[in-house]
Amino acid sequence: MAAALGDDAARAPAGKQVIGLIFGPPGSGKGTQAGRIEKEFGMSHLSTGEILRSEVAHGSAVGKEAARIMAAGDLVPDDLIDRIVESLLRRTDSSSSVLLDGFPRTVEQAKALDRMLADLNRNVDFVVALDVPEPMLVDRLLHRAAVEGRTDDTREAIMERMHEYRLRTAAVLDHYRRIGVPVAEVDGVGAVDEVFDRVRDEIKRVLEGKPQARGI
Ligand code: B4P
Repeated sequence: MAAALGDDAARAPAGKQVIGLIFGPPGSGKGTQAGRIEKEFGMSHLSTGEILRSEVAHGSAVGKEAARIMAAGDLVPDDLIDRIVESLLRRTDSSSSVLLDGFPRTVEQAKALDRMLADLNRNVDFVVALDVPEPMLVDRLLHRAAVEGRTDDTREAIMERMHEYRLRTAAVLDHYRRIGVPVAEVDGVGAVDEVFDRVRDEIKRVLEGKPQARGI
């Protein structure tokens, strides 16, 4: 994980490293695009889904609490996830740009993140929101189930995750729009590289301070 934006990438304002969010419904490609953003812009990638899966795999107390909730397609409690993210952000070098993936997933988490970042003299600089129609999301996740066998990729858990997204997560975008954070909505349909071209253009636009094609 590089500490600063790469030479070929757009740069953050002088002396300031950025905090970005990759946002979208389950299966929209957050993790997939985050890997590419991490490389292109030299950001530290922090995925709450990956952290939780690692806790489950290690059988930790957090993992034991999260395993059943995740397998059912529900969201783990805000206070648990907030504590994990806060401790990781505190350990992150303030000169690092950070890409949060899968967090925040509720307005309460978004407000907790605002408080954590204010304590660290930082703030969310941009949100990239991937837009993919629900039937395609379900197909992608069922395909992943066949390939990877993730416990939360059963049809029942997928439908519950979609429900939770509509009920609790979608409103997070309005929170950021309300407080004036640039929100770029990106069409997440197409080959992974095509989607990344759109994502990269939007992030560069934000970092260069130009108006966005969609969003804001
Ligand atoms: P996540 O790990 O965030 O799971 P996700 O939403 O399915 O991931 P993502 O959208 O990143 O999908 P991916 O790129 O892999 O969370 C899992 C669970 O953890 C949650 O349900 C919840 O229980 C818990 N959790 C995590 N964070 C939490 C929080 N903050 N609060 C509470 N609970 C939390 O892509 C999906 C599939 O599509 C892959 O197979 C990929 O190969 C494919 N794909 C990607 N891009 C594609 C493209 N362009 N075309 C075709 N296929 C594509």
